[in-house]
Amino acid sequence: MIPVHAFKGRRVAVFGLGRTGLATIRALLAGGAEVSAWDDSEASRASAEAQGFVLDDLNRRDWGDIAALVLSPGVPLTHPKPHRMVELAHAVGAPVIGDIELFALEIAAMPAKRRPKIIGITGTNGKSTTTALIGHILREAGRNVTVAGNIGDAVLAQDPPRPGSYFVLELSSYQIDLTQSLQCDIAILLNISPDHIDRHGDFSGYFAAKQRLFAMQGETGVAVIGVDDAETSDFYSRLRMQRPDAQLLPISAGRVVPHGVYALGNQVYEALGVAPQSVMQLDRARALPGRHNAQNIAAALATVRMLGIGARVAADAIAGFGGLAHRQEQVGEISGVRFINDSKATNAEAAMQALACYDPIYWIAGGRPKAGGLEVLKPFFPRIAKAYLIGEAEARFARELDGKLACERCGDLATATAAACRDALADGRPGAVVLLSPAAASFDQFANFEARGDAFRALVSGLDVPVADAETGA
Ligand code: UMA
Repeated sequence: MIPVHAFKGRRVAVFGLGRTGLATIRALLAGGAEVSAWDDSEASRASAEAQGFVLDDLNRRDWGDIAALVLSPGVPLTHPKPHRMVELAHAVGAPVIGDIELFALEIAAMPAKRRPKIIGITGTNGKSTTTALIGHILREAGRNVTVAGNIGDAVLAQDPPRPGSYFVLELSSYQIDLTQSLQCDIAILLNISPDHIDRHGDFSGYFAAKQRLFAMQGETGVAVIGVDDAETSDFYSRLRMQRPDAQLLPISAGRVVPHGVYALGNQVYEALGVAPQSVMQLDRARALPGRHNAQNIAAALATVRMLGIGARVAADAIAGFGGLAHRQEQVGEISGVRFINDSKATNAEAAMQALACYDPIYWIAGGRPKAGGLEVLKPFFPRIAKAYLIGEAEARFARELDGKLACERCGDLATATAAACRDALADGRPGAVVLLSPAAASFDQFANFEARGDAFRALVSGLDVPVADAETGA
C-alpha cells in the first residue's frame, strides 16, 4: 500500500467502498489522516465492516471538518447529476478528488530522484491491452514496473514506488475527471469514440476529460497520440501548435506518420528522428491480432522506445506477450481448431474486433442483449461458418440472423461450446476458430464477463473429443 500524507492530521470523506475506496482509506490512515467513509449500498458497507473498517454516515454527519471528498470513479460527479456527496462537499468548499489525485500528490511530494516514471494510458478502446503490454515489455527489459488503475487494481493498493521504478496506469475518463495534478512522464491517447456519454453529458465532455491528461503534463512530458480518428488527429495538430517544443509522437494503425510509429501491412515501423525502419512483423504477436491491436502495439512501442528500451528487446517482448484474459484469449486448441475467449465483448462493436481477425468462425453469441442489434457485424458474416446462440438474446439474434447465417439455438454456453467444437472438427477447415465473442452482456447467466470467460475456458479444457476425431479432425 502507498501511504498518502497530503491530509495528515485532517479529516477526509471517502465515498464508495469498492476497490478504490477501501485502498484509499488504508492509504489515508497510514499517512496520518482521519477518515469518514460511506457507501450507498448496504452490502458494500457490510462487507467493509466485516473487513474491520469503521464507517461514518456521511449523509448525517456535519461536514464542517471535512478537508476533501475522495470519490470512487463509479460515483456520478457531474452527470446525469452530481451525487449528493458531491453537493455536500461543494457546500463546504471541500475539493472533490479521486485516488489517482492522492497518488499524484504523494509522488509530487517525493524528492525528484526518488520519483517513479509515470505512464498514463487513456482512450476508448485498447487501454487495458496497451497498459498490460507496456508493463510486460518494461518487465522483460528488466525494469521495476507496477501496472494499476482502471485495469483492475487500485493504484494506492500497490507497493510504494522504488527509485527508478515505473508506474503504468490505465486511466478512465471517470478517473481523469477526479484528477487535477498528475504529471505523466508519458501520456497516451489511443483513440476516441462515443462512450460513457451518460456520465459526461455529451461527446465533447467525454473527450475533454481525456484531453485533460495532457493539460496536466509538465513541460518535459511526452505525448503519444493515435491519429486514426478525426478527433484525435485534430487534437494532435492542436497540441503540436500549443507545445511546439514538446515531444509528441503520433501513432497509426494504417498510414505513414512522420516522426511517429505506425503499422502498415504486416510491419510496424518507427520514424523517430531517422529514416523509417521496420521494427517487427505484426504476425509475430500471436496474442494481438487485428488492426485495433496494431494500434496498441504501435502505442506501446512508441512509449518504450522513449524510455530507452531497444527495438529488438521491445519487439521480442511484444511477440511473447500472452494477451489479457477474456480479450481474444486463446484457451485451447484441438486438431488445429483454436478456441478463443472474447467474453469481454459485451456489445456488437466489441465483437466486431474479434470477428475481423479469423476465418472461418464458429461463433458463440448471446447473453443479455444490448440496444443496437447485430447490424454492424454484417460485413463479417461471410467469415462465420455458423452461429451458436445462447441466453436471453437467443430468439432476438436468431431473428436478426435468419436467412443470413446458419444458426443453432443452444440455450447455454456448455451446449454451444460442444456443438461448435463438433462442427469445427467435422468440417476440418484450415484456420478454424471457435470464438466466444457474445455481443451481449453476461448477467442473464453469469455474475460478470469474467465468470462467463472462465466457464468457457473450463468447458474447453473438459471437452470430450473422441481421440479419432481429435487426431484426424474427422
Ligand atoms: N457506489 C455508491 N453510489 C453510487 C455509485 C457507486 O455508493 O452512486 C458505490 C458502490 O456501491 C460500490 C462502490 O461505489 O460499493 C464501487 O465504486 P466504483 O464503481 O468506483 O468501483 P471500484 O471497485 O472502486 O472500481 C473502480 C473502477 N470502476 C469504475 O470506474 C466503475 C474500476 O474500473 C477500476 O478497475 C478500479 O476502480 C481500480 O482502479 C472498472 C470499470 O468498469 C474496470 N471501469 C469503466 C470502464 O472500463 O468502462 C470506466
